[in-house]
Amino acid sequence: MTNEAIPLSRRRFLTGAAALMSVPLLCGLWPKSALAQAISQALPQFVALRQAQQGILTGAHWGAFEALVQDGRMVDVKPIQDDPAPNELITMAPHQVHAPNRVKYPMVRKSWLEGGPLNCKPELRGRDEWVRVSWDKALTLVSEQITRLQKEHGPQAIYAGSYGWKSVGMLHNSRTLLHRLLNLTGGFGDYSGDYSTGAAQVIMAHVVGSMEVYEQQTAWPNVIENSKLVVLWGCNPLITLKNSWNMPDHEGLAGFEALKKKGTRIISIDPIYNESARDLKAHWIAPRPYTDSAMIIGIAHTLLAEKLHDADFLKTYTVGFDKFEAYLTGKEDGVVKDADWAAAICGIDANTLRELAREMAKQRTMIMAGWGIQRQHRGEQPHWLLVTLAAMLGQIGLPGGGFGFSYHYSSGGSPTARGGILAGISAGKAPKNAPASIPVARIADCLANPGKTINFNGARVTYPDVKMVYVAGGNTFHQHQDTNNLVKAWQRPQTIVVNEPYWTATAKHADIVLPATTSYERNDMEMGGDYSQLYVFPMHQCVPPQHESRNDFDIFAGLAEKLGVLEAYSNGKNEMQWLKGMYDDMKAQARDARVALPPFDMFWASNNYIRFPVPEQNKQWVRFADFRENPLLNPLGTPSGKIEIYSDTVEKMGYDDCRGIPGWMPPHEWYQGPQAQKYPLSLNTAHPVNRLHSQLDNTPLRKKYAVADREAIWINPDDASLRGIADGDLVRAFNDRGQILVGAKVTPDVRPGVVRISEGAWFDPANPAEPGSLCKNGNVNCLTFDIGSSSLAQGNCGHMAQLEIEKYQGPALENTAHAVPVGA
Ligand SMILES: Nc1nc2c(c(=O)[nH]1)N[C@H]1C(S)=C(S)[C@@H](COP(=O)(O)OP(=O)(O)OC[C@H]3O[C@@H](n4cnc5c(=O)[nH]c(N)nc54)[C@H](O)[C@@H]3O)O[C@H]1N2
Ligand SMILES: Nc1nc2c(c(=O)[nH]1)N[C@H]1C(S)=C(S)[C@@H](COP(=O)(O)OP(=O)(O)OC[C@H]3O[C@@H](n4cnc5c(=O)[nH]c(N)nc54)[C@H](O)[C@@H]3O)O[C@H]1N2
Ligand SMILES: [Mo]
Repeated sequence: MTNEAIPLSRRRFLTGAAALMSVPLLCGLWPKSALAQAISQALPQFVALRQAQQGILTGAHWGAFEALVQDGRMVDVKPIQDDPAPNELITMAPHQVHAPNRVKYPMVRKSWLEGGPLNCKPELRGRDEWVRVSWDKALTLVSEQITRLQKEHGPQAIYAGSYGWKSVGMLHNSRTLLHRLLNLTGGFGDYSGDYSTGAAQVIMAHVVGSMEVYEQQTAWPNVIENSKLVVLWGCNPLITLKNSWNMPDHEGLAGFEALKKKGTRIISIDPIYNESARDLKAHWIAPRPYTDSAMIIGIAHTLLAEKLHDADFLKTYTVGFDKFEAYLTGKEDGVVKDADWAAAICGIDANTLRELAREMAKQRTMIMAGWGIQRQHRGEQPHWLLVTLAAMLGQIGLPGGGFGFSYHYSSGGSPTARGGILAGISAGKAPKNAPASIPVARIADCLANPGKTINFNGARVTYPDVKMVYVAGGNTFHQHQDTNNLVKAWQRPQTIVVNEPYWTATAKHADIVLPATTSYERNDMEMGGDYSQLYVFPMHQCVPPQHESRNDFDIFAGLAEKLGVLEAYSNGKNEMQWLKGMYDDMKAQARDARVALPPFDMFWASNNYIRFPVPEQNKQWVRFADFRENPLLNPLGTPSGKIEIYSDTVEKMGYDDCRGIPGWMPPHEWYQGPQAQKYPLSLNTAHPVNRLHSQLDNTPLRKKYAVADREAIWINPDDASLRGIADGDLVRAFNDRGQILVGAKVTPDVRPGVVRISEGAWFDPANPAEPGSLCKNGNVNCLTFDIGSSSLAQGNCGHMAQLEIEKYQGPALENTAHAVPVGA
């Protein structure tokens, strides 16, 4: 229900570009006291929010805050008083605005400017000089390519999937605006799925009838009251809940705090003793990475062998347990998959697995799984097996029991409020000849192999011949696996255009870079709480657009004008008219839900936010309770209407890498695989504590976690001493795909044989002319491999790779990840 893959209902509106900057920041139409009174009269059920206002109310993926501005510069921030767990990341907002590596002007790569798209020396991408051009020139160059490619090759030649976490805001949604423009000018190639849950969201639809990973979870108050055991399976919620797709309500963090206070037993299953396990005083069980499927199977076997499974639940609410049982007992293939079998794979002793099975069966247990375990080769299996395990426990649909796949993300389980929902700007309708979407993480394969056909969820997908790539609000050179392979594939298209506030590696590898504003340089609105829909936050413009940057909305309006579709793109509306339209629609919904809101002008001038009431019954909402109560009246969206432990649909696809029942399949690389001889260490690429992916890597917060001015690598003391590596040392981490420079953090918090490097360090090759050259900043995707999870989901495998490390002995190398390129 939240992530990029599932937009909220959309509306058609648009802003007149020219008018955008003419809006006064905060028009003082009403005195504050009168406003406060009017709002409390209009909204009697709300507490008085934000009495002491000091700054300008806005926000980000990291939270809502007030910005303090002096002499046109953002100088400080203050969290809103409602936030139960303010996030330190907001303190970086001033640095985001005033970062030294902002893209200041429209820039074109020298060889592209001189040779045009057909003679642009694409091999120089990432190391060419840059030439500053006027906005008019830049927009002309881009619009000419759109026109030419549409005429010569049709929409399949333009890939504008533009995956990414952009900034919050329902109007200035860079990706949607890009799509809106291109839908009006002939269409474009798009993607399906996402990097977050590529494998799980596809398989879950077959197993429980929805993507599940983005569904509302059993409400926190119900969990706190009823769960006796919480199992965090590959889950680091205290870190991943810091940021949300919309603005966070941080209710999930409050939920975990309450569990901690109550003393609820928590078990963390993770090769890393992660921050959440430490803070929540969880019992830590550290399996070998990528072996969770085997581990779950071993536990399931114990439940069966000791008759701890709920046969009635399985009979009433699931299909295919008989087949899974035959797999467990070895009737199917002669291999008994008991705890001993599992122990030899996952590295946890058999008795611990048996004890875990008994402990889960004897009390009300909630299994909360993160998504790292499915960002892997054969990543469809773990979540399918966890659903199967939960079905055997028979607690699905009971208070505080079952499984939850989104407690760690955007505050799944934060009770749903009653009010209205802001709909964002619409991408419009794709023309009929728009090409079929490609699975998002197949992008490099697609660029390199036009015309190649792959399997995908029962269908065949043929890659288009991409001549132009347009990215607005994403960072391909961060998000994608096997960066060195991407560098090569990225040389195939004729033209690459990137809208960006910063000189990221993706911008540096483009042909045309258009400077975009940050969200603090424009007016917008956003919901607070992805699952709760608890707040509506205004995002007031804090400072003017920096340098020559423009809002993405204006950039695309400029292109729309050149392409003759400005009226259709903008509907003749300016920024405030757009925002008012969105607000009024939301207000009408709220009225239908019997929640009165002040008129837009008053809301906007108040510099205040709206908090909707939460109905009492929503605080006790239990996922799957209706299904449990009456599976005939409330069937799941699967073909059988039940939980499909066996999926006939998947079976009939005939894939040998994803069968009709879940199971253990050794991944492409792991500690028992052939690569482990040369590359004995298993990689863990968790999401960063103090960043959102690559965002904020160029801020001073980096000092908190960088080691020797590089991304940190966590190494177990045994592995470190074996290689003569000490804490703080520079380390070269490498395999056949790439090599990166990282700083050693030697710690027993990581299982021996495993190293952790967070995703998101900006790619900074020591010699961009040399394939596979050392990345001086520690971009972990130089080491990962670019293969789909299976024929079913084609999800990315960013969370795995085998590698080796050594103490770095080479020459001193300056980290230039956050420097601006030559000519910029
Ligand atoms: N190895 C490995 N790889 C991974 C992962 C992993 O766990 N391991 N995780 C994956 C996951 S789950 C995800 S979601 C992806 C994330 O990948 P991305 O979403 O690409 O990562 P971000 O760093 O958030 O990139 C967003 C970019 O948008 C820019 N931006 C922000 N606001 C605006 C705006 O208003 N306009 C424009 N034009 N640009 C803007 C930012 O400066 C930034 O460069 O990474 C994936 N990659
Ligand atoms: N601070 C912060 N918060 C974020 C983000 C961010 O970049 N920074 N990104 C947001 C986004 S887009 C997403 S998709 C979510 C990501 O949410 P997740 O995908 O759940 O987060 P990860 O950190 O990738 O992985 C969670 C845990 O899984 C563990 N793990 C990894 N591999 C294995 C394994 O093989 N077995 C087991 N048992 N455990 C394993 C990791 O060690 C980690 O502790 O977070 C969101 N929240
Ligand atoms: Mo994600």
